[in-house]
Amino acid sequence: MTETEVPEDHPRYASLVTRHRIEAGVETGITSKQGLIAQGRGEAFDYLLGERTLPSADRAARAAAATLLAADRPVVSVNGNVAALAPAETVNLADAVDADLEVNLFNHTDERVRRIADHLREHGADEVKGLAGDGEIPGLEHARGVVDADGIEAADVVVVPLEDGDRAAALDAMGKTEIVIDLNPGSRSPQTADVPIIDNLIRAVPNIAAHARDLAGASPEELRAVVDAFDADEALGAAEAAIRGGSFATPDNS
Ligand code: PTJ
Repeated sequence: MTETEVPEDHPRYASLVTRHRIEAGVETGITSKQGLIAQGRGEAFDYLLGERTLPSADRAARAAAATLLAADRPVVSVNGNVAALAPAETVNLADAVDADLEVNLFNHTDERVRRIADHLREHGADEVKGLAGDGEIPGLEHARGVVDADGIEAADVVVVPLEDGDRAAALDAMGKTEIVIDLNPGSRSPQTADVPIIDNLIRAVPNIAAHARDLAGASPEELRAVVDAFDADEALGAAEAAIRGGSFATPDNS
């Protein structure tokens, strides 16, 4: 069954389409095989969250949008899972907040960076960074620390969906404001983030863009008020409580 053949009335439609996208990403050399494992881990948390955006995650998405709109040099970091799951939505988010897109991989190969950049361009991106590799995140071994000097290295705000904990900590040590999207509130990366969004990136990325378009006319003071009203610890705690108190009967259990 391909993505287009998944019946829309199937109770697990969204989950099946997501799996097809990740599978296709591996087949076309965009997603790493480890990306399949990461997806499975994410699905388990999403299942316990009821496959919905919590009110706390929605507030986080709005704070993320305000943070990005107020930034001088925002960058959206893209890895193999993000590129496979939400390429058009990621390009749309970068457009909504006037951010650069940069391919930044945990399992770095130049070939995969190129393929992901091409994939993003096919989904509407003009410029995609990550190919120069002339900058670094200090404190990481070479391949994992490679970034563009005029991209992530120079950024003030970075969106890092599915970041690994070491890199999230290293970006934090560089003084970056980090917006992390991750379904596991216990992961080190959301715990390091200024704005942790505990949600499926498939829902979170378009949600941040929608909030950004809504906040587009806001003054710097109004943006600051949205950011200041957000409490990262409260968002992490609400997600953990939802997961621990989640029902195995929801969503559809098939
Ligand atoms: O493309 P690369 O080489 O950069 O590799 C990317 C992966 C994701 C394979 C790499 O960064 C990795 O191994 O990540 P981890 O350490 O397995 O962490 C993945 C985290 O993302 C876990 O906490 C999952 O719960 C979470 N996750 C998985 N799928 C989603 C997700 N969070 C939000 N939305 C998802 N769809």
